[in-house]
Amino acid sequence: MFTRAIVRIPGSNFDAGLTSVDYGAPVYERVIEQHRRYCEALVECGLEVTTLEADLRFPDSTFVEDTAVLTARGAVLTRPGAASREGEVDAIRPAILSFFPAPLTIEAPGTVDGGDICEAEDHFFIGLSHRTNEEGARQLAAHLAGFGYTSSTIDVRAMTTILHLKSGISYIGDDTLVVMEEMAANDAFHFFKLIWVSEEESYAANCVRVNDRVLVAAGFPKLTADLSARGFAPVLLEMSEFQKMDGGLSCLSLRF
Ligand code: CIR
Repeated sequence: MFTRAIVRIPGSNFDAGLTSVDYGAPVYERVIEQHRRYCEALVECGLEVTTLEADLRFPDSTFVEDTAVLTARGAVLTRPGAASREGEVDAIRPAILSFFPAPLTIEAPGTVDGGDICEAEDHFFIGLSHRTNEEGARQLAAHLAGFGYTSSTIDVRAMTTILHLKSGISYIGDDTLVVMEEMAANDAFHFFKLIWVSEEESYAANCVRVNDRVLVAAGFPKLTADLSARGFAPVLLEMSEFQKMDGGLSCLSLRF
């Protein structure tokens, strides 16, 4: 069960952030409206939401998930792999300290983006990506082991269609992983029930279990139907403007 979330309002320069896709520029009015609805959904799922002001120094800073790994047993502040995002950790530190007084850290040359970290009960999958490097993964695995969690790495560096591990998989509780087709054969996922996401719906593989509900991007009817058929309760959220900047649902909040 989560009780809280931290989010950050997107800045008016949100369109100056990093992106690898070519879906056009985000429309700020829609960004704000989609973000507002996302926050409202977190509240509907029972969370108390801490909302941070927009930070124009960092156009990608609404993607707060990348700055920390928050667990029931302790927190780790990350060291994001994109140079333009490094300062986001200092910016969010005070908010995290108010809930986790002594977070651990990732030190250079290690880099970790929270989007690469997938918690599945007491095990963490750590994605090796173009943002999370081997040294960062090693430091994080050691911190997690200290908290009593196991972890393993999944290398997604050769997958050109995803930015982070969690762009392609999500753990939604009840021993169930939502997995994009391209990754579903990975032996690492053997122990889980899998919900496959077809190639044309792969953006929706990034979904988020929040208490009794699963937040899912709107516009992906097959995955939504599969979730419902398996007894999950999807909440559909418009994500078009965040998708234009390579962002998924999970990256818009830190949940704990
Ligand atoms: C970036 O490239 O860093 C941002 N434009 C998107 C980050 C998305 N974060 C995530 O999926 N966890």
